[in-house]
Amino acid sequence: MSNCHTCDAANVCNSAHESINQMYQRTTDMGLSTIFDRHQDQQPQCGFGMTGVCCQLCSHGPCRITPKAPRGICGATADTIVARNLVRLASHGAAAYSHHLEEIIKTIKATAEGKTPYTIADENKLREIAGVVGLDNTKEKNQLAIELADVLLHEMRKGSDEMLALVSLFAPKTRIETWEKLGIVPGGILSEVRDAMTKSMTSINTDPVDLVLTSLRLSLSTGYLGLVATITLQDILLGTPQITKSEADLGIIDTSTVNIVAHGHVPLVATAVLQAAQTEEMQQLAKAAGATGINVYGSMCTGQELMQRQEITSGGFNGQLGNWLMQEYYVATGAMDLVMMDMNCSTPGLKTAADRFHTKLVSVDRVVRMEGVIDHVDYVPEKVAEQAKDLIKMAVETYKKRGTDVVVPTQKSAAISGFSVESILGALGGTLDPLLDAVKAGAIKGIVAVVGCTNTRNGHDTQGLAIMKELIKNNVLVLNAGCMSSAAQVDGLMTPEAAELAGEGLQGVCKTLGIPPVLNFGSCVDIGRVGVAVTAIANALGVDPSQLPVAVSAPEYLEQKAVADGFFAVAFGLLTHIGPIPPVTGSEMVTKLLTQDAEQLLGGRVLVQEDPTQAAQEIIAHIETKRGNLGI
Ligand code: XCC
Repeated sequence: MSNCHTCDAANVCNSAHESINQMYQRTTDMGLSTIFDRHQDQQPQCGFGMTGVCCQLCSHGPCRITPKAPRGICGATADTIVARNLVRLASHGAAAYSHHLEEIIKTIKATAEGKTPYTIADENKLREIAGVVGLDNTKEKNQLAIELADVLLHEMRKGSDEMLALVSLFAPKTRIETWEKLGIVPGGILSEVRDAMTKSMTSINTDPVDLVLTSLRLSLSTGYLGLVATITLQDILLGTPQITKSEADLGIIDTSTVNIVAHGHVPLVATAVLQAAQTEEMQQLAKAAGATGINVYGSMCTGQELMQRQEITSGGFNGQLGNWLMQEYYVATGAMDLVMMDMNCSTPGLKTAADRFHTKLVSVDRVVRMEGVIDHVDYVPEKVAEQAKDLIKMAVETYKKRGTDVVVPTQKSAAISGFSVESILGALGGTLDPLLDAVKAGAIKGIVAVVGCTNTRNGHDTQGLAIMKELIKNNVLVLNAGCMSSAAQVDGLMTPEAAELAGEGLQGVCKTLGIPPVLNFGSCVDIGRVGVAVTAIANALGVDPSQLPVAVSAPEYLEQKAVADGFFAVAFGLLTHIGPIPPVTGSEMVTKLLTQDAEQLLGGRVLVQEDPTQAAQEIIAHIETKRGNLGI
């Protein structure tokens, strides 16, 4: 148990952020149990689960592997059980990503038919991608958007024996050769999920090697559909990210307005609410209730999606509250009126916090439900303009019930967002050369994507921030996506001034270009944007991604989408640091396969290291080796 660095009391809150430590103190004082307390209540956690050697698939189980009982009742070994549990985790992640993609596809089609409040925001990207997938890209834009959406729907629904066109069109050729040798060139995501779930049923596929290959294959389908296709369509629909300025942390909360939180991953309802909030009709409604206006706040990945496409506007988007561990604490300010929960990462504990205040929780996606939450406004593209108004009306009614016990921390940081291959090219005058020259000259030693979730197990953002700071200090440019983006924003790392924390070389580049040393690539689905950037760099240098001085770190990974992301990064040929220790250590064979043998097979491997400074040093050593091999 550590002492809180804000109040100095011994407590179980281990957040890196002062605002959260303050709010934790407040929830403790009011006797409200929150996530750090529940983490403590769960200690000690089960060692069998931690190491992946508990099997609960059939009614013989649970079987747990011990020296006395080295096999499950069916005869399964620790290797089989660990590998099978892993495929099931990756399948969950893949399925959730496919839901996101399908929602976007449906929305593009409805938009092209003129039935939604959205427009085709990036026609150039639409024409470019349509051309690459073989469509006649001179057609009328709405017709073309429908055809592109249909192509991607077809890709999603392909059999697992049909190679994804997206892989053959967008993946580096050297990667495809590697994947072909291993038999992991994927087909459609729905078929791949079906195959993975079928294989991981009791006694269908008990070969740990084949099960790990299945996870890799599934994750490649996830990468090209759930990530790359999703961000591509989102850019076409909502606009490709451009450099924007905004703010993050709980200090952005304005107590004079009706406050709505956009929380989740699929930014469709949030975008419609933002549009509706700016209408005179809705503003008047808020003012009639005594508020000065309406503010929409970003939370987690939906917030990142909003942030990378717009600046703070009065009566509109008011910045990013933070990542998923912050949800109970912004509710505990007493100032949030409505939380719109789209898919995923709305924790059941949020309801307990909301019930202590006036906050209304509303699920806005047909797959999202929470015990005790009775308000559902399930997203329908054709109805979302009306749904957005309904949500604002609900928020205004809830605002009227807001109590006087409101405490808002003062901390907030400026944050620059909106980095993507396109916006970087724009900033660099249409070529990646200035960036690549800085890498070749050694001013930038390498690039590391510090991505994914945050976790109570190894600190709320403490590990992630420690790794980021150690990397930039050593002249490694950091890219963020997912909850790690919020970590960096709240900590002020996404400002040009943060260049002061970087080594001399990186500092010089940041100052010349006016960029932070930590670049925000967006939400977790934007890990696909990192993949696109790595592909662009590899192509520009004429090498395979595995040869680049590039790595990935998910220092506080949490859930199943992150498992699929991790496999995608390894399959992409990248060193992939993972923390906390994933549930694989119960199998020496699977552990060795992922942390050692994978390098020979794929060029990438998993690095497990819980000490953040040590992890950063091992990543830097890897980067140095890659630089040496390239002769730079
Ligand atoms: Fe959830 Fe994206 Fe993970 Fe954060 S990063 S804990 S998924 S919100 Ni994707």
